[in-house]
Amino acid sequence: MSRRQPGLPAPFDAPIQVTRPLLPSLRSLLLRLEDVWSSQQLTNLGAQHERLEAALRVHLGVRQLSLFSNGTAALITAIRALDLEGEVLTTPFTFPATPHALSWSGITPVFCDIDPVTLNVDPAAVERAVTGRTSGILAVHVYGTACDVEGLRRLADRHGLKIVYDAAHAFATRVRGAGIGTFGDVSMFSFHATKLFHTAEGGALACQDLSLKAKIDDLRNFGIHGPEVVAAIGLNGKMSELHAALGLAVLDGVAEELARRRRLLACYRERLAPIEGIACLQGPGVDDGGQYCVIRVDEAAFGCSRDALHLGLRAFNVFARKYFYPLCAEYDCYRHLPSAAAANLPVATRAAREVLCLPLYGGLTESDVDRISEMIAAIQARIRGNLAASAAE
Ligand code: T4K
Repeated sequence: MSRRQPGLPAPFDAPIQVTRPLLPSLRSLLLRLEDVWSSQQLTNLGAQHERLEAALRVHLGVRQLSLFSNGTAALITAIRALDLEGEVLTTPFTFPATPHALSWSGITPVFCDIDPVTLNVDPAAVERAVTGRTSGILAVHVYGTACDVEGLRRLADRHGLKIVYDAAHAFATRVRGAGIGTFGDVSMFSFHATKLFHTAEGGALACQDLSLKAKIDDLRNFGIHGPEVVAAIGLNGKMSELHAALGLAVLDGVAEELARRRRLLACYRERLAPIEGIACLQGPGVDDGGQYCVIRVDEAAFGCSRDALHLGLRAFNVFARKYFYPLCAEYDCYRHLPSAAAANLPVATRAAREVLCLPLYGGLTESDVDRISEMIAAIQARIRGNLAASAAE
């Protein structure tokens, strides 16, 4: 860890990570685990699983919900349940799991550029990429900001396409009061430890249609439909009783965690507003979703690049993250695709070089946010001072 330098804020004594999981009291978890122990049912849709599924259905405001062992297995199952094939239109500005779920299903991801404000896939770019091989759209509510769900629905209807939403970041997002999981044909939620609501590892699929849920549930359980019937080529995507018990305990604290994160987000916005070249991402979902605190660094106005700021913060023991750099289209496994060319993705290419996720979790204090904001201002002042000194030489 670096030592304090004259004129600069003191580094944090312990590393400040981009997030910390919401941890319920061990006692509240143990009480639920006692039930699991006495039932002797550790997995395969036991009482904790059924309770969590029902509680989340209400919490998310969706008609049907199926829990999964993780978000990626859920996404792969959604793709299979909707019989997607050929090409699927998607965003390059996401975590690798999004395009990988398509590739694992033998589908070619076709990358489309994003909207410069929401950073979600741009319906106009999606429409331009439709071909005779296109079977669907896999859109991401990135950082919890809702996609243009109406624009995407209209174009999907025009071309007879299915829509899967990757709502990994969007647990708390609502659109005009409606749960984010009510849009599209299927929505996937991730309950990884880094998410606002989590089950350590876990995920879910939401849909509106009972027969689709029945298909999803069969696929999640090896394709087993009945005692002697295997109806489809499924996988094992079930959530265990231990994970479900943790989820029930975490769910009790989510509202308070979200309220804290919203206060911290407001605090960041206020403290960062005077810093030239730093803009907090805002939009439906991202200001109130509480998943990430995302800033964009305009290199010319701020005085140094996002990468230099990222490194500068590390020297203060602050570990911000460059979600989502590099773009998925830049990975070795995707760069050969025609849609991966930088010329096809100018908005996404620029965004991936400018975004930075600052620490955000309920355990941070407003004074931590003050300090991180002061550090950003100090990094800018130091760079401007160096530039002025070298200009004077
Ligand atoms: N789609 C999208 C759009 C996604 O963002 C993701 C996952 C998925 C699909 C797939 O869903 P899952 O299959 O994961 O359910 C993390 C998460 O592993 C990943 O779930 C998440 N997105 C992604 C955005 O972030 P990393 O590689 O950044 O994780 P890691 O281990 O570096 O953790 C970040 C920080 O969080 C650490 O610096 C410290 C803190 N942390 C992390 C863990 C795991 C803790 O304090 N405790 C913990 O237990 O990917």
